[in-house]
Amino acid sequence: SHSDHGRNMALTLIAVGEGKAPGFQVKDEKKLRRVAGYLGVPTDKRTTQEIALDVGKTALAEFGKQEGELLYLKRAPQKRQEIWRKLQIAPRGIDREVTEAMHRTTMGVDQDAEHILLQAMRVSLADGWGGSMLSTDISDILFGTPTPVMGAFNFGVLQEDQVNIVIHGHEPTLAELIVVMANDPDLLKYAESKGAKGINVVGMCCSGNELLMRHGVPMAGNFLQSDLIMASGAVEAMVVDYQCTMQGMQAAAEHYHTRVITTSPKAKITGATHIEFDDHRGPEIAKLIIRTAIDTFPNRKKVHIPNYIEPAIVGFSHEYIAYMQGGSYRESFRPLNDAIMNGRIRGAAGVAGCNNPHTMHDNAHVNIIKELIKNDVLVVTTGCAIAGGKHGMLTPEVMEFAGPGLREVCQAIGIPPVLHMGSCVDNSRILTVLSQCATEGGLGEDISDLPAVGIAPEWMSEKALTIGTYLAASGVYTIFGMDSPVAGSKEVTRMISEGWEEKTGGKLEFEADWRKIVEKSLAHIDAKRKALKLEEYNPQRYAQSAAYRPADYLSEDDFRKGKYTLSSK
Ligand code: NFS
Repeated sequence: SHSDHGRNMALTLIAVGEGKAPGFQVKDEKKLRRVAGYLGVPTDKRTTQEIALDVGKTALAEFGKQEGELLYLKRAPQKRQEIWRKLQIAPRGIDREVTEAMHRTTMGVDQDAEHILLQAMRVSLADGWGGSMLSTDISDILFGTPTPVMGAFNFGVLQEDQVNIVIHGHEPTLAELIVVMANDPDLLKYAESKGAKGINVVGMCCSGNELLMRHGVPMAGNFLQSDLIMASGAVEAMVVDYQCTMQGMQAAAEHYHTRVITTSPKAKITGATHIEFDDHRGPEIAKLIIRTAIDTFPNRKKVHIPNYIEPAIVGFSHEYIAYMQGGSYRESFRPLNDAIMNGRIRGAAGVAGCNNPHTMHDNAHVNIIKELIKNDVLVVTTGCAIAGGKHGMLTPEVMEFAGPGLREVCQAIGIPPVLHMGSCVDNSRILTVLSQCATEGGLGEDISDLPAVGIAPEWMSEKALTIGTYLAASGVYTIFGMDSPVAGSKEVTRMISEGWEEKTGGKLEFEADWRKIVEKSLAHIDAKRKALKLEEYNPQRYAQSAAYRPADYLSEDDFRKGKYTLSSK
């Protein structure tokens, strides 16, 4: 799914290169040139458009490639690449690996669990280091590489007197155009003629993350809130492309005045309005969608917007993380590696993944993040794990509740202890950060040497499993909450844990209790520190930091109870 999304991004870039995508352009030329370098596309004496066309075509060719290796594998540490080659799991082409997996799992084909699981790793690597990484890169080229921006979370971002359009799904293309067109004077006038004071675009799930991190467009919520938000009676249009759209969405919308608008040629919902996106006619389609939302505004009945809103600092791309550690003159990962080596930062954790209706919404996400930062673990989040954002955890103020060493580093650099890195395809940014930490020096030579973990506490989607698998195949200890889909087999459970650890240095485990997830994460981080012969983690060493200033507005106890920031509009 993420790779197929990446394919669409490549097609849009090709259309831009051909001059056939009105409304779109190359926004980040520096990134275009860097990506051209990764893909072997010549840049000398060539126009932006020529390079864009070739980058798009080369990216697209990665999907249909039959032989060799994906070009982006070279972005992994050397040692990691060798492990993949030795295991024969270096992906050849993105589509080829998916097709082969479908073949091998057909009746009567591959009948050795360990062997099938190797192909599972190969497919997932194609997804992480191929489709997702290409998707992230092309999104940055077309819409800009994110840098920190102020955003806001939760239902309070809806506006009572405006036309509210919720952008839900995954692709940033149409979403970007809707944001631009919402400022069109004719459409604003049209909205006024229907009694609205403006047009308010808000995000949800991963499309929301894309808009949030590039423009600070407010984020109404994550996966489990996508039906609930319509009950506010204030959502004129729920615009969805594909993935993570609740199957009862249209049925729920029929109780309110909301129009569900599907936009992808790949996904329709019975009863919903289908306005298909085509990047050759982008602005026209974006306008039609906004018009449809405006026409719905007069049908409003009872409106109740829950009065919750939280500010957040978001948009930490891997480029910005390098930049913030030395500016453009000497950007690097040295300060971060040093902080981990001397124990100010104990380790790092990526908290990612979905919400799941089988568990209390956001509870595990929020508690795990709180406990990790308290224990000096730097946290990065993506996807619906931005749950922490709704609880005020993506603000620098939260550093007051971080452990003393982590707090010192955050104060020195001026960052929150929880860094928002974007949507789920942007887990590829985490792969890049891990590679850069591993090759910077001082923390071993490979991703599996790093004191780091990946966690998806409330996962539900197949996509999350793929992410967990490519993290494990890349050498990361990955812990999923909820239930294990392979719990029925002790042997397979062992294979993806100890078995994969022997092969790749990473492993995938399932643990339903969030407290145990924290315990296992810290134990793993400490074990990796020991293996690297780093100083033993000692929070007392940094507790005397002169910069430390206790929170004067909240007690730590309140923070632990989760009371600490929910504020009203
Ligand atoms: Ni990721 Fe995005 Fe959310 Fe889960 Fe779904 S929105 S791609 S799959 S539910 S984090």
